[in-house]
Amino acid sequence: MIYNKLFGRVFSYNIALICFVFSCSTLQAADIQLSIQHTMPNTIFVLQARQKIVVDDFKSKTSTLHQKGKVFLPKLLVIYQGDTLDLTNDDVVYHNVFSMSEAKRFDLGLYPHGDHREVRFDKLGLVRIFCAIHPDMFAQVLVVHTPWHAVLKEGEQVVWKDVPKGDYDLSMWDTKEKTFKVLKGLSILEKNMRVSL
Ligand SMILES: [Cu+2]
Repeated sequence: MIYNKLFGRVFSYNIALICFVFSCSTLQAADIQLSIQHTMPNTIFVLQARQKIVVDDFKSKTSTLHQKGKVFLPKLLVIYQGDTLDLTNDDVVYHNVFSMSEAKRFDLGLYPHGDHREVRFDKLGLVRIFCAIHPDMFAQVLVVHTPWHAVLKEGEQVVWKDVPKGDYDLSMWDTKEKTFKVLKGLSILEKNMRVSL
């Protein structure tokens, strides 16, 4: 009788453990929602894996950097290494977009309204972009080594989809120090995870 009770308890523990291990081992990827509740200006956030992960499925993307009203829109961008930027002139005046940054040097020359140029970013780092005609025009592009990134401010959110299981650091870009500051570690154990800052 005692043996049966003991056996039953051990058996049920084993079942629970097997279910736990099974559910963990079958979780391959998760969706992570990051929402910003603190008062903060546009800030770059990244989710960086602590271990090597395979992200071959992520094809390089093209983001657009507009020139409109003699300003760059948006003024702050984050892109994945290998992504392309489409620089579109939406103004009636000519622009001459260029960068002297170590991570990417280019000079697109003069181009008119409706025209655009493409620049691919293969090197990690901060790229400061200007216009040779209009000295007040300025934008910054941060090239990062992770497909899970976003520029967010208070009240905004992002959902990073299909993040492979593993251990990650959620970091923000410190514009003054020009470096990433780790905010918290994340171990992916559930299909849907929510993080509020
Ligand atoms: Cu210009």
